[in-house]
Order: sequence, then structure tokens, then C-alpha cells
Amino acid sequence: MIHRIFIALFILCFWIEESYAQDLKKPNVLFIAIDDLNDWAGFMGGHPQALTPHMDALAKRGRNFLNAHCAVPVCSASRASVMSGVAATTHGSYELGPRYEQLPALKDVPTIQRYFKDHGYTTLSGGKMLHHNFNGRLAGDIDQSLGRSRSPRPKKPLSRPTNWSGAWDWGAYPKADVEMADIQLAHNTATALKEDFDKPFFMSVGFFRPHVPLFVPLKWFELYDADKITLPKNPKSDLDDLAKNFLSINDYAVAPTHAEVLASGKQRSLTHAYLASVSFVDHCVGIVLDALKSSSYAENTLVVLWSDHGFHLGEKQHWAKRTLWEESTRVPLLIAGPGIQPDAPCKEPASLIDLYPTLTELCGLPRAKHLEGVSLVPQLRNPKKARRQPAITSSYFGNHAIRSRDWRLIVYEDGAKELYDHRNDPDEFRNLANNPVHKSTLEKLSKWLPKNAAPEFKTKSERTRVRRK
Ligand SMILES: [Ca+2]
Ligand SMILES: [Ca+2]
Repeated sequence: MIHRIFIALFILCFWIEESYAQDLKKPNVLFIAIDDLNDWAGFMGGHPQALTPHMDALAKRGRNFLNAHCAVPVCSASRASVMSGVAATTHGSYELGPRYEQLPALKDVPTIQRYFKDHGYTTLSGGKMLHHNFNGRLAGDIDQSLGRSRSPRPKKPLSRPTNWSGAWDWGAYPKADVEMADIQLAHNTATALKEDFDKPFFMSVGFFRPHVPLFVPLKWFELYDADKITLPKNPKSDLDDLAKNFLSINDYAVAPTHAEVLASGKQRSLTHAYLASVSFVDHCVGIVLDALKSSSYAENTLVVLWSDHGFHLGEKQHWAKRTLWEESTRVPLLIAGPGIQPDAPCKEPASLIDLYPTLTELCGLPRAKHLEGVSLVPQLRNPKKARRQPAITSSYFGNHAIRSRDWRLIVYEDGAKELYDHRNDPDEFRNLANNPVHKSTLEKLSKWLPKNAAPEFKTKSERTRVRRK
């Protein structure tokens, strides 16, 4: 009898040691989010002068998804989709609104951080990952905080016209990088990468720039000559072939209208500040990537870099986000690390809700049942591998964009449609929705439109706010 117990114990010890060793072999994940970064980065080619050497280097050593899109083109709902792996049409948040933990549809859905934690990972998070902190029932999702501080703001407006929202200001401020929250976060992350973890880690790092206000120290402005900055192409007649719909979307937001930006005479200066902020955040990413490179985790860490949505700087005569056009929905998405061979950029569609199933697959975790995205592992193996599913983006209830490899279809709640052929119209100037030649393409894409979209969920205080409007 004692003999048998001894053998059983021996097997148990061996098994524990073996599974522990396997856990140690599991790759770590460094999950980097950037707030409001559009395609103005070298590796995306969205602006010919954007200087982003660190992100460009990451793109070269991994997979650059050039046709990746957010689920909702606004912070909180996009991030709730990334962290849950659930589409907006299921969780019901289509605008800047409820926190993750307030959405009834996500009541039993673990954040990707919680899922990794429950499967043997140590979780760390800092900066802006969810729109708010991991609050309420999410508080235990993160084992170790990397901090979430705020950058200082000047006491008086620096550049904005006085009748604009306070958030829409920009300029060279503060004096030194070290005062910036993003730099502090980058250094905290670098310090954490020197720690000796006894389990694999899932480290979430969320940078704030280039979200407005666009304040960064002077040296980042000095990278660009304001007078020589290329402004986006913007034909005056571009909107003539569109139904009204989102043309008045600024009415809902604090961003200035294109007419206001032009009237202020500050378009160039504002564009300069966005580019300066992009280069600044690239530097922050560089601090983190350099720290990873010189750490003991360099060889066994997957690096994922993404932005929560795009950003207009005048394209389609719009500023900021919330539209269903390319400039709002398209995001940088880079994945690099063990097992991912550098290769050509991937032009197949990808959605940010694909990150959850992609990372669980890459790390050998079981696929969670609630996930609605599609793993990107086939495109990590071969960037040319065709994919059936388009990327779907929703903005405000009832409006959806379907983005395939070559096309974008937008259908608004009132039935108005737009169709763009990205093979020869990357700026989406020519709406082909009413062109009979493209009827079958339009019908094919329409099959992907969400059929039973969840009604928009609003918290009690949001409902009250709407009534008072
Ligand atoms: Ca954002
Ligand atoms: Ca047009």
C-alpha cells in the first residue's frame, strides 16, 4: 500500500514539475495599445513624413496587418471589444459609453487579461488599457499595476481658439519628456521587464498620445518643418455623392468641424502637433522594446501593438473619429515574436476582436467559448493566406461597415449606402453604391451585415443625460 502511495506521489510530483516547465515555456505577451493612432506611421504609409522608427522596426520583424479595423471607432466601446473578444452587436456599446463591467452582455465574459491569469499567467497593466481602470469585478484581473498617471497641462490654452473644447488644444508642453505620463509608463514597463517572474506574463501597456490634447515637448515638434508638412487630399466635391447621415457627426462630439478648423487657420499647426505626438509615442514604444530586447524575455515574448481606432485630420472633411470611413476604422496592428517569421505585410482583413482568439491559440490556451473573432494564426504563418471573413465596424446603433480585402460597404440605419473600391480608390472618394456594375459586389458584402444587433445599452446616468439634452 505504502509502495503504491509512494509511486502515485512520485508520478504527481513529476506531473506538476512537467506542467510547470511547460508553463514556463509558454510565451509571454507584451500587449501595447496606442490611443487614437491612425495610419500616420511609417509602416502603414498613411503620411509620407511620419517618423516612427521603432514601430517600423517592429513591423519588419513580425506581421504587419495593413487591413486591420476596430469594432467601434471610439475608445471605450473599441476597447471593450478587444478585451472581451465580443462584437459590438453582441455587447451593445456603440459609442463612448458604459464601462466594460457595466455591460450586462459581458457579465460572464472574462477580459483577455483575466483569461490569461486564470490559465497560469501573471498579469500586469498600466496606462489606458480599458477606457477606465480595471474597476469593480475586474479589479482582480491585474496582479501588478504599472501605474496610470496624467501628463501635466498648461494653465491657459496654448493654441486652441477659445470657443473650442479644452480637450482640443496642442503645442510644445511640458518642457521635458520625463514629465509625460507615457514616458513614466514606458520606464515602469522597462523596470518590470527586469523582474524575475515565476510564471509567464501578460503585460498590458496603454499609451495616451496621440489622443488630444496634443501636448508633447518641443523636440518632437522640431522633427518636422511645419511649412513643409503634407496635408491630406481633400477634394471640395468629395461629399457630394453621400447621404447626409454622418456628415453632421461632429454635432455629437467635442471635435471641431472641418469648417471650424479651416476658419481658425490652424489646420497645419494641428497636423504638426499630431505628427509630433505620433513620433513621441513611437519613442515610448522604443523604450519598452529596447527593454524587452535586453531582458531575459527577449526570445520568448509575443509583442502585439494596436490602436483602438483611427483618426481623421481633415480627410472627408472630418476631424477625429466615430465615422465608418477608412480613416476612422483602420488601425495599426503588429504581431511579432517566437514562431512568427518576418514576411510581407498582410492585406487580408483583420479585426481587433481577433486578438483574443489569436493570442490564446499562440499561447496554447483553450479557445474561450464566448469569442466572436477569428484567429489570425493562418495569416501569421502566411500573410497571403486568404480569409473569408471581412472586418465589421459599427458606430452608433444601426450603422455598420463591412471591409473585405478590396472593398468597403457602409450601410446606415436609414438604409443609405456607400461602396468603395480600395484597389483604385484608397481615399474613398468615389461612392459606387448606386452603380449597377457593382450590384453583385454590394449584395455579396451585404450578407455580412449584422442581423440581430443588440440594442444599445446605456447606464441609468447616460439615459438621464440624454433626456436633459
Ligand atoms: Ca481612442
Ligand atoms: Ca465622394
